[in-house]
Amino acid sequence: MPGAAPTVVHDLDTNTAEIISVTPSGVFANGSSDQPIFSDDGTAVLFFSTADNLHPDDTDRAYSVYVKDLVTGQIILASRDLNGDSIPVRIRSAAISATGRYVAFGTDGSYTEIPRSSGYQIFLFDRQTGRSRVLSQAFDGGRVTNRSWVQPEAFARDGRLVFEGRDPNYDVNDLNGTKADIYLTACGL
Ligand SMILES: [Ca+2]
Repeated sequence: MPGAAPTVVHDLDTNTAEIISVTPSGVFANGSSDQPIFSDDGTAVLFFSTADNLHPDDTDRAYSVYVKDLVTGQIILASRDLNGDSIPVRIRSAAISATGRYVAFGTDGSYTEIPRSSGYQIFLFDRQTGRSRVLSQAFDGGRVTNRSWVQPEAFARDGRLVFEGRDPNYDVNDLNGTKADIYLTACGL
């Protein structure tokens, strides 16, 4: 992922491409933007970026997850914690719901929320509240500490979501240790 690769939408009819990894005022990202995926309804694009100038709340160079609202032109910072603060560690994986309202994402192994603890965590960001909740919840209410991951097509159109987790504490009946298991949850539309 060399350089500051822009995120571009190409129009085959007019043979033009519209850059979308820019702020509403037209400021180009000062870091690489990559891995773009559409919401199923086509109203939003999720992408990763190391830029620190796409949103005033993200001031670090760690990979963050953004949503470009193709209707309003706004860029939404999705990798936020339970308090709505920008998560300052690398985001490893992400998916966007069919309507673009929700973003599920997996953090690197050093951040959950206050207090911090170790482990890859899965968060679910809700654009309507501007906050996230933790999906990587152990059966006893604690946090898991082994790797969890969402694939880009993790959301169904009806709001269900699947992800993988290697932590045996997701389920009290998980006896296969840290072998990855698949989990299903629902967040709505
Ligand atoms: Ca960042």
